[in-house]
Amino acid sequence: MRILIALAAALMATGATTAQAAAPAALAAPNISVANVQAHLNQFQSIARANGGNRAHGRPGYLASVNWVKSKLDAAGFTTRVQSFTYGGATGYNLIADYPGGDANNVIMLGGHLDSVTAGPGINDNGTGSASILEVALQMKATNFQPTKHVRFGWWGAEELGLRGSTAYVNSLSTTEKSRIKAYLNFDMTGSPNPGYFVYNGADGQPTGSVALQQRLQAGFTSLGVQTELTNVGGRSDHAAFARANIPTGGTFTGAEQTKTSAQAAKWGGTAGQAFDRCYHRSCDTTSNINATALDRNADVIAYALWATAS
Ligand code: DPN
Ligand code: ZN
Repeated sequence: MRILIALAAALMATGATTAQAAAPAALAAPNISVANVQAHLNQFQSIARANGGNRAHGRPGYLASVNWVKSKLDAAGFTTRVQSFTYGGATGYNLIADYPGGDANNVIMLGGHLDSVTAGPGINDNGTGSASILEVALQMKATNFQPTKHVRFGWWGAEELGLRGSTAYVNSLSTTEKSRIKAYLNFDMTGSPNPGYFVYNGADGQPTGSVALQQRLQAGFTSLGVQTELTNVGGRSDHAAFARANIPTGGTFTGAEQTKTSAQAAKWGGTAGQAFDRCYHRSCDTTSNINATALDRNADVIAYALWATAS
């Protein structure tokens, strides 16, 4: 008995040592539970159902979404702040959450838009990015991650009306505050039902796309055995507000209204000749409009990239 315990202890010690020695810092990132991310999506769906079917700017489902995400972060010890702005005669809100600690002069930000269009509940666009960064934030606390850099999250309002919230946030920062943000990673639509695996092209002519961030996100997918393509997202999501302020940006995307080609279907599975998201901006963008594998892989890549960038 004693020998067995000693042997087991020795094996465990050897295994642990080997694993620690072999694993680069980034691989210490937790495996994000897709069930937890899906539970957050169910909350967004319930919030929309209770508020006229959407979570759009200026509608009650939007502020309810902000308050719900904020309550989860507050309970996990984040420092949260709701920033108001006005657009189209309605008050909009950004939720900003800071993880305690890290070098305040080296800030890594992750964000996504929390608003939907008025047509539907916006579960893929962009419950997915919002829920995934929320779960990654909660896992920072759960795993007692102590990054060298300071980590901040943003959930943006009124993206669907022209990147209004993210632009208001960036415009509210002083030159010094902007210069402290060393990277902004954006997650908008990460669970499309007929998914592609796209990484924002760091060299697409945006002022500050970052090839380094692009390559880090690609490395995350490679570690999962998933092939990626680069995409030129241009000004279509909130990273653009940061890029305009010369902050290095990156992100992932599983596709919207565009059609999957047969080459893409051969590579990723799914249906050629069909949109990545047939419910894009429609009432059918519900919890049924999600590919759980794509959602899971993207959430894991978000954690991988955060751990690699902020460690
Ligand atoms: N941000 C979404 C929109 O403009 O409706 C969709 C989108 C996300 C498009 C990422 C391109 C890239
Ligand atoms: Zn959209």
